[in-house]
Amino acid sequence: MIAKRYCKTIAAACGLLCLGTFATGGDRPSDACPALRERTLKPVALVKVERSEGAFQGWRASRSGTTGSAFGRPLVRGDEFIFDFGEHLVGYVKLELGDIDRPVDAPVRLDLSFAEVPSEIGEGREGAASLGTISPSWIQDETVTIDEVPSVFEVSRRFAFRYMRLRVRACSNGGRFSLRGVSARAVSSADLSAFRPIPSASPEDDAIDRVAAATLRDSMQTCLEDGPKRDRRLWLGDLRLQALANYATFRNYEVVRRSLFLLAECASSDGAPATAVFERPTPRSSNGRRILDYTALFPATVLEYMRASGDTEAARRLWPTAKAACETVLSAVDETGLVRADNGFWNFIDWQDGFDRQASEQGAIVFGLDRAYELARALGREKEVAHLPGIAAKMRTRAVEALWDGSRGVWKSGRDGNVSWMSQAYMSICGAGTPEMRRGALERVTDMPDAVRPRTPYAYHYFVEGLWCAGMKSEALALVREYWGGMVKKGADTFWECYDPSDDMASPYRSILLNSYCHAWSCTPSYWLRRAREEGVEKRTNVR
Ligand code: RAM
Repeated sequence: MIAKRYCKTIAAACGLLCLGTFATGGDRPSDACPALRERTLKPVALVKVERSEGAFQGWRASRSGTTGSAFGRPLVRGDEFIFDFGEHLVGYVKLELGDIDRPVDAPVRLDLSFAEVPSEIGEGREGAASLGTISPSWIQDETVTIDEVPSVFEVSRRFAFRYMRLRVRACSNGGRFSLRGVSARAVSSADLSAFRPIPSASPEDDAIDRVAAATLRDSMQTCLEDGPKRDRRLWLGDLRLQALANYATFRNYEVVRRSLFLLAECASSDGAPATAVFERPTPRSSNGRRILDYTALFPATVLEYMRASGDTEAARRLWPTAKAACETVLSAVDETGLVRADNGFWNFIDWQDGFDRQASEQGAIVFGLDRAYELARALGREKEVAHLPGIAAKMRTRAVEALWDGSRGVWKSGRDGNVSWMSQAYMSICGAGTPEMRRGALERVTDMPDAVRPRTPYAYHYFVEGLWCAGMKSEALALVREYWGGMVKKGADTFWECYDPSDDMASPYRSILLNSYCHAWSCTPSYWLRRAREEGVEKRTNVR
């Protein structure tokens, strides 16, 4: 397969760019590149995109005709169609052009705009995007010029979309051309035949599961990408969640293995994994400041991979990187066992504003140290990290001393005692305090109007995980149904990067045009729904 050869080439060049354990010569583990599988999809209808009050972000796409009505008729400057492919896809568009009566005597220039959701067509693209905090070049616009007609032209850039608007920008005055066909070559490393729906699931659960699996499918390429529209790169935090959903659905271990090795091969000089990697043109770490909480997740991600796949050999090779991740995150912890406010890392946790991350980071690090020790034991390397259980225990004790707010019965964070859902979640995940404290804090925080709520499906995943660890599995399942089910009700084909049920216009980048609407870290309902089924959690309860 082409993809295999390509990966070999980029891996060979990686020696110049990557540091750490895998820095020197020879074949790299990331050479083993998953094959991309292809599907051919055709648009199912022509649509118009109009303002609609009740619709997600105020825009609705409604059917305006059959695709056939766009084909075979003479086209002139200004003609335009919006093709609806009926589902989200990632791939390459093919345009079949023909002549009418006489040869076409000038190039055909077309403006193509791709959209995952209707608002990307409806909103004025340039204006809204210029207000954003990241580059408008993420907006999926392309102008193509086709010299030869009749011909079949494949647009070389890969796009993530359901809708494609095609506008004739310029063409011959004399010769007339027509469209004869439009199709897309969709690509993914997921084997769709491996997917099994959840037996006798309710229609609502089944819909959530299918949208989650489509999100994973389309972000599963030659590595695990975060968003196939944006950022089109491998992020450690997204990878852990994709891997969990993948073990429950497509079970493609090769793509997880390669992604883990890409992060390890692009390690920093201290040996800890990169937290984000550009796969192309050659693998390299993409972000200046590493994410503290993502780094802490690396040992857990390796352990989970080893358990799911049985690939102990890869875990052995990744062990030095996992061990280095522990040392790196510990550099953010002071001598008393508390995460330092000014630790120099990017403290991520969520794209929410105005919340303090100290308690969440504390929890993420303790969780990471525990999983690292578990991994070490499974590999017979526990002597190398004999100090970790003691440090984790000290950090848990310190959390109770410094972060427990006894009067309010919740975990607080930072100098001002900030209270957020995420602090409660991570304290539960790391097992600080007593079971009653953890459970009570989770119950109370959802009733506190001032407590900072999560903003992204990534953070909601960890809130669900926090509930699960506290034994509140029915509540966790109810939240999965309510939050992700809310996106399904608003028409999601794939789950979004950012979803605030009370604000459709929420964007971490101050422009909804820059949001990604098929985002890796949103795919975990496929994991939770199956886990709930396995563990017999079926009660339907509501979380506010
Ligand atoms: C954004 C992407 C990505 C995430 C980082 C922290 O750039 O959404 O998924 O991992 O932020």
